[in-house]
Amino acid sequence: SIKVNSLGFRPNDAKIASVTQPAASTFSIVYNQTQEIVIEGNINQPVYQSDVNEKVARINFTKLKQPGKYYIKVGDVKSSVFEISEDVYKSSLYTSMRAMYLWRCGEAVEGEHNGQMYKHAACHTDDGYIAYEDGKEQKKDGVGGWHDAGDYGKYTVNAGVTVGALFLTWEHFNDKLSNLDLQLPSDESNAHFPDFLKEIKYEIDWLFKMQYTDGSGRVSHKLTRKNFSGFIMPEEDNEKRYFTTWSSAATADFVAMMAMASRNFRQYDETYADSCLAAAKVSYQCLLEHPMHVKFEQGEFSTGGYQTDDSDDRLWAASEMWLATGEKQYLDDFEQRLSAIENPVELNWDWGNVGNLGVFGYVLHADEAQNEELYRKVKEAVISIADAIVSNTQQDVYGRPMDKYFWGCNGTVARQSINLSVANLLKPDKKYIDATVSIVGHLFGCNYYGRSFVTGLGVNPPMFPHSRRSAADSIEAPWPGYIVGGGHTATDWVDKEASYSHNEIAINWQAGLVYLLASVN
Ligand code: 9MR
Ligand code: ZN
Repeated sequence: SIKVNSLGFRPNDAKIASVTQPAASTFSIVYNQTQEIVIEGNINQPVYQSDVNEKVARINFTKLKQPGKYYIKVGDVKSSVFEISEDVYKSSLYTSMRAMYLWRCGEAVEGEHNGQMYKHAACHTDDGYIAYEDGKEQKKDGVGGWHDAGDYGKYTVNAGVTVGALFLTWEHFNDKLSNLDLQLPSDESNAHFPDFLKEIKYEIDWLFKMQYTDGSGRVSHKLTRKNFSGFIMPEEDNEKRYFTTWSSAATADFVAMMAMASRNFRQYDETYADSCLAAAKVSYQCLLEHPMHVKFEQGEFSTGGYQTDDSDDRLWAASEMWLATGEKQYLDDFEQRLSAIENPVELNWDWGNVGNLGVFGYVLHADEAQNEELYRKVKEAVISIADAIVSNTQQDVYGRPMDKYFWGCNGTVARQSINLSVANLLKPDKKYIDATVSIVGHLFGCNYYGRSFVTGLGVNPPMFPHSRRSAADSIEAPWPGYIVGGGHTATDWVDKEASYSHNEIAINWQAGLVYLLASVN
């Protein structure tokens, strides 16, 4: 069969598709409207790739630039129809960022896709409670934010990599995003914010509530039920939810997010930006007072752990504090931490290793105050990791940027577009854009399954994500625009609701997708 990026290509993009076990030695590209053949070419010798146990040939039709709809034909086999146009990634960017809005907790949401209206009533308006050892409970406001994933919990650490990637999306591509209309409910208090930032602010408003109110700067690790709910709508999930104790990783991520918020929101709301920075400073002080890693207490909770070593989180916090204030103490903190790390840039990263976020901020803001040698070393590392990603996309028979598989690796695949863009900003080269398009292609059909990994978008998309809203509502198609986690090997992904480790949706993976699609728009 023929596997191709079902979202299509912009005219000047590299255009590569994959043919498994080709039945002929030539291919043609057919203009769908007239059935006219516009390109014919030879298929290269197929290459055997062991992880998929297949012989696959890649065909390159980059020279096709004329806008229109086409399909590829090899012998009698046809690919799905794809489009060439400057705008091919536009609606997917909208749908994937609108998906963040549809994840809102604490208020009713609704959004339309393919003629269907997806909606739920206000949920979790009783958030939340603090349980004390003596059995007493105290109510504390924790309403708002996004649900984490297919479950309805809210976790500070996972908010970290999500908000970090979304702010980077804004910082790198705001020229393309400032007019993005997410069809948000009207909200007078934020009327002057662009929609993209309004949506991030919804999470930041909630994050303030995760900070302890005693002035200590500690930040609760999560706010969830004690166990996961069944497949019910969020407004039916009425069991009590509790704040857990703090963790140093959550506190460091909070510092970084609040510092980013203060910087990016300042031009729209000075007072709010000041309160973000003030909150960040209090929690940064807490980190100084607690130099050792502090884990949260999972206790009776069986909801997500997101337990993670905090050194990468502290690195990111220092970097963002420096960017937000320009103060040397933060730069020193960052550079000291950085110089202690042998490989400062990660190829495959997610909520458990956010050091890249700190590194990217640092390296994109060249400044005299930085240590020249360290800066040079880090810049080289950013470029060499990006080059490794490029080379992976060229070697994999389905253009995948990474040769590992794990829980949620589709999110990492999407997030690697950040490594590529940062390298491209430091040392512009078309190969980074080609590799980014290859990632889009892989996630939207050019893969072992020949299917899109994003609900409601692209060819034969997932129909049974592990998503409580999608399972519990009466609409056949799942809530749209969500990337699913993916296989743990090259061939074991299943589109099954029960398989949370293969087919869940999650905010951290989604933010990678938003960055990816913004970068090609
Ligand atoms: O994304 C997380 C993955 O990296 C972990 O291996 C896995 C097991 O701890 O948890 C994943 O996160 C889940 C979280 O714990 C709870 N909400 C759903 C998340 C996505 O599956
Ligand atoms: Zn909710």
